[in-house]
Amino acid sequence: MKPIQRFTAVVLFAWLSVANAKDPGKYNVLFIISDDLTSTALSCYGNKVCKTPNIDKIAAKGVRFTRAYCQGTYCGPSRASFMTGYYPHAIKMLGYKTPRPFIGDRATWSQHFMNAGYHSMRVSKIYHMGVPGGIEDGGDGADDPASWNEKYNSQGPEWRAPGDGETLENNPDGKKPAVGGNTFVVVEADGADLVHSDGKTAKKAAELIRKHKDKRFWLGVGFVRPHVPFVAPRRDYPDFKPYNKMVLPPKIPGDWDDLTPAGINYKTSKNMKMDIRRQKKAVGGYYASVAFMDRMVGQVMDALHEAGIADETIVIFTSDHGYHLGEHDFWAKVSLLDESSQVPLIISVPGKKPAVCSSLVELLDLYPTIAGLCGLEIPKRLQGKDISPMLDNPRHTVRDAAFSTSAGRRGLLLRTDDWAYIQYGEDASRGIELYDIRKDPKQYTNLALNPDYEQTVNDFMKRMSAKMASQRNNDLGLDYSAPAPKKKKTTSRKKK
Ligand SMILES: [Ca+2]
Repeated sequence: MKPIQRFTAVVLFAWLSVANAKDPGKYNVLFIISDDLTSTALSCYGNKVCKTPNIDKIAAKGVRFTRAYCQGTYCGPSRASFMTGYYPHAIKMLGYKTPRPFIGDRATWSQHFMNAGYHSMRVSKIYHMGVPGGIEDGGDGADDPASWNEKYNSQGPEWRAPGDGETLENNPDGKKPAVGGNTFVVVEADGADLVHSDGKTAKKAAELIRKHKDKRFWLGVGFVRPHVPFVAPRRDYPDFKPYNKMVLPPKIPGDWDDLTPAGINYKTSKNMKMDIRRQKKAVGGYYASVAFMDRMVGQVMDALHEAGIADETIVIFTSDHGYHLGEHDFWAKVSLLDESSQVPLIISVPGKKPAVCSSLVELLDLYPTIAGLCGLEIPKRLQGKDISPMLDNPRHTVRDAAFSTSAGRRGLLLRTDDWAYIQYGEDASRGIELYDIRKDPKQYTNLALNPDYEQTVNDFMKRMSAKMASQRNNDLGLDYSAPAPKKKKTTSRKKK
């Protein structure tokens, strides 16, 4: 071979190898998920106090969904649902374990890509991990090993991070130090980003992007903030201090009077014994955690651009569920009101125009939608819908109601354009709520017991039982009959 021919052959071979390496699908997938993040805390969703320039940048290039709903208003079920492609009740995932025993050898979202030749990776929390406990330990949590070629955990000190910490919840006399567990604690932390789990997650994700830029990959990046404890480097706090300048949602006298006990969230200003000072600090601490997480999102996005593969990568930003920041004097998740059941969702596909889409979508739609966009087969068994037409036409719709479920309250939500219908218990025996979203977008007035709305409630009740039946009508072959009641223990439990 003449030198020029040899050169051409080498170049051609190199080009073919790269082309082959990237053959499995049209795009890489960068799936970034925050934990316990309400869309209302993001500046691209209208927050004027909490600035999230890096997430806003993804939104400016992508399609921002204003009515995306999670399928479970707490970590375990929500994550198991969108990763497997089934509703939580279909895979009996109402807790915090791995969904694998319920799906057999069916491929999860990332595994489906792996089977098509993608390199599948996760950094930190994609399936459920306990926060803060599981992050302090640095373990795998309720992970599904079959979903990944590579996986990394990001251990962090969480509430033990050195700095100024205060426990806000159940600490009226201020005597408790910063504590662990699922507790409202704010820590203004000393030191740099890399002290924390999310700092390590961003660094590892950037490293993986650089390392695997020449092949097709599915990379899940799970940030744990703003999940409690609200821990962030000191540099993320100045915008929110002094805390007393934080504005709380309006307090409506008698707001809980039309709710059954199941409708009153598990964390409230009252049962957490948080006075106004503590409530305002909770908002400021949450925002600082959001600001920190946003900076870490920026580091991952910088790595994607620097690697030169932004134009061949679909970027998704979302959260596992929303969060109350004092609306109705409710805090945290689990509630099925919009603040907790609605999630931020941005999908950015190279070459598509930026848009805002207010069609009802579910996180369950991600698996089929992204598979289709990448040119992979969409498994027929999946319970979500392909929402990709919305990326070209934001007025496109695929459903007239979004579904979500909550924990021990046995809550079920159907959210339509006009109504939010919530029932507690599959027979609705624990309570019903009905909100006229057009007239009452903040969901203050429960119309369920108003005789004028009896027909609407009855219609929704029928729709709900049809919805539950359709979720259980699937290929999984599971037994959905109610479990036999547990036998009463004959011996009394010994006190410790
Ligand atoms: Ca969560």
